[in-house]
Amino acid sequence: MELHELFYTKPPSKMKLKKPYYMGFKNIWEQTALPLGNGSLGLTVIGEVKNDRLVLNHKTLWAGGPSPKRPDYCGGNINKPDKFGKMPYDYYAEIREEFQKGNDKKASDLCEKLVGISDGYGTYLCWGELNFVNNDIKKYKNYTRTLDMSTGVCSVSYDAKLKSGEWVKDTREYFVSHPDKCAVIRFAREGATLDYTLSLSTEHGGNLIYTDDGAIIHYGSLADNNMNFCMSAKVLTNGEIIAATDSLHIKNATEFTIVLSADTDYLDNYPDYRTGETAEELLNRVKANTELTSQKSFDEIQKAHTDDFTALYARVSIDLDGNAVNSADKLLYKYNKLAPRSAEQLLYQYGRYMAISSSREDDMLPSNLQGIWNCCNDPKWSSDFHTNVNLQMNYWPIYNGNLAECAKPLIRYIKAMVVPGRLTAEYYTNVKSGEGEQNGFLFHTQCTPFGWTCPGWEFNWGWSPAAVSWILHNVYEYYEYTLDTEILEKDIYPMLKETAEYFAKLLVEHNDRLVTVPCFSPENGPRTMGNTYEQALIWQLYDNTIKSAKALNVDSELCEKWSDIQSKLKPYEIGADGQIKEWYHENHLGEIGERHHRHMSHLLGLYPCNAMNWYDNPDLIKASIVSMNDRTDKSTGWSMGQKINSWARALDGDRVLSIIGTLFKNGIYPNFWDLHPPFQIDGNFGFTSGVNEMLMQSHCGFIHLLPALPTAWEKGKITGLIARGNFTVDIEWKRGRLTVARITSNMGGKCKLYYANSEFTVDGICESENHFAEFDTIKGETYCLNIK
Ligand code: FUC
Repeated sequence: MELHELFYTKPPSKMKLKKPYYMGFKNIWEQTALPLGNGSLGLTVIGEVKNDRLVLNHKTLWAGGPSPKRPDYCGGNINKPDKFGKMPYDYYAEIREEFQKGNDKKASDLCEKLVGISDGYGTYLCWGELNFVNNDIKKYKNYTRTLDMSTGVCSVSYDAKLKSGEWVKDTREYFVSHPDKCAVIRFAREGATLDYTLSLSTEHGGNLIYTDDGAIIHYGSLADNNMNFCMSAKVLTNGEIIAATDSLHIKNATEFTIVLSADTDYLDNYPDYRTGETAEELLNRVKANTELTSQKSFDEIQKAHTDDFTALYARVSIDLDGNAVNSADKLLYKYNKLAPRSAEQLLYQYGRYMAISSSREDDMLPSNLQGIWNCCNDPKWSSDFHTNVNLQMNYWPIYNGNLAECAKPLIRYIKAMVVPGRLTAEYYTNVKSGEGEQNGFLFHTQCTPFGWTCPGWEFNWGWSPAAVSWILHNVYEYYEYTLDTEILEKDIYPMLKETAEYFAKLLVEHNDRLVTVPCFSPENGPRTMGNTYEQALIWQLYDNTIKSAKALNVDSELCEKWSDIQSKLKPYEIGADGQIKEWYHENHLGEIGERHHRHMSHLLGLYPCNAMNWYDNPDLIKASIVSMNDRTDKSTGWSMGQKINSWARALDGDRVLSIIGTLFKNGIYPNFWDLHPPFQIDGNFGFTSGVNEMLMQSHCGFIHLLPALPTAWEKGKITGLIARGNFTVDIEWKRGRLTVARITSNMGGKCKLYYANSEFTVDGICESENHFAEFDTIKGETYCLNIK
């Protein structure tokens, strides 16, 4: 059956948790918090009975960036000559020269100059916590805490014995509405009245006001960068509200509802990154939203929210024959014994659920390393946008998981990086704007909302120009899945073209191929002239750019030039052990770099790109398998996600399921968040994407049905997946064999299907030959496949 609920029968303080990574609240939060969000505004529900803490986030609340304190802020770039009168691009030229002369050591040492500065990097912040202190409960029983992923509503209920001796039933509901742009929290009691003290705790100062009419207003500006922020909450109740200077006391009420709006004056606009609103204007805007929503009934707000949420969530349903009705922590701890299929179904939908909750079509920023959920002001890696795998992985399950509009914030963000990124291209590679053309833009491993485009402050993790090509692959896929030529023309193609032209200027000849210099395979190995990671991503960039130009029927001469460059990149080589080489001077496995490194940067052509595939070049798949075996099946959070997707592309479902088993054993917290550690959301998204790839693939120009079905997934059903070319795919299988496949054509065009285990017919339209069938489709029509 389909499963949509993560539920718990104990409050977090009574749950058995994994060995703490951090102690205290941060640990409890990481392992138990249940996330809610409307893309920008986030809540995490802990759900304690007596002293509860609800964590509040807003995606744009960031320290760092431009500030009166940092008048010279320039995205971390070194933009002035150093004491030797040299700019980073002078060193870049020297490095290239030294490498070309064969002075690898000197060139490699000089790479230390290709760094940025750290001042102004900043961090994603936690807004604060709403504290709910109960004043009348003595004990409780029948506790449940549930996240209903299908509606985006979290609820808590229990029977409580009051100090007065009577038993009552308490229920709470929490959700964050996208249509009404606010969080809504309702506490209700049957049998007596409620007694709560409510307050906000925050480390950001500002003004915090509680009023007798039930308002909590928090506004001010961040000390680091003067970003204005404002939260306006309104408590609506049938009881009494008494305001103190530091709290609201709610009593003699059988229910109260809090409507909460929050925002900042962040705008994704270089160079100020602010809306220009005064603090008062922001306050009025946020308050007006709370007032407007407060006039609606709870049921009305909730209905608008669930209609909006469900419209996205319900597009895909999955049933792996999971049927256990168990609490989520039990499903996790007894994964093998109890009901592995149930846990897998839930984790799958959780990825989609969190994508909808952390990345909505009108957001300015994409989801970060923790989506939008963060309980502290010093999250690991600043909870930033990491582009040497993490931000990409956040968007892996979006398109085939039928959530294309959730990728719009990513496209918008990358577009906003173009203008500051051109400065980095200029300061570091000396590629200046020519007449009527743009010079190309660069950003590297870590990015922030404030046009942080420099390399990091250490070369070994910081330098990664190919990160641009990689994230542009996610951006390009929006077109591949939707066939939306308007966005392709307006947003996607200009970025691809500029980058293709930029790399055309950077590439140099080395041996018999074109390479970028210097190169570094994410966080592993030496600095070199070219490596598989960079060559493969640049190859993919040209592939995507040429396909886009052809779809738009433009730039045919450039396409010829780009094809020529592409053919000289030659990304993949097979080494002496039959592996895909990560570095071109690698002979045997393990002789260079860290052998079991979590990054598998040389295998991106297998997944998420498409250059290595079983259809066109099975020898490269065999070599990828050698490399993957060498990396082993164990790693941390997101790396497990990469393994799942990559093994699915290698068409080995049983191996994928065994990796999933290891993931459940070591890599998932009781709240089903994926742990790196700490909690990092990319691993969750990687898992969901991996399941999509196990059940349907479309990267080779056809729809491959059940490409990597594990033997243990004997029976199941998935509906609503999207294949490239914009086809909706529904599939069912029994005893490991396809029984039903329905393909709905959303844009018309040719459809090519492949099913390895049997020949088939398509609705009397055509018969498969060698397991392939190709036919013309009409937009809006559904085609059924019959197995012979
Ligand atoms: C990459 C990884 C790290 C971590 C960081 C956020 O650099 O190598 O493991 O996930 O991103």
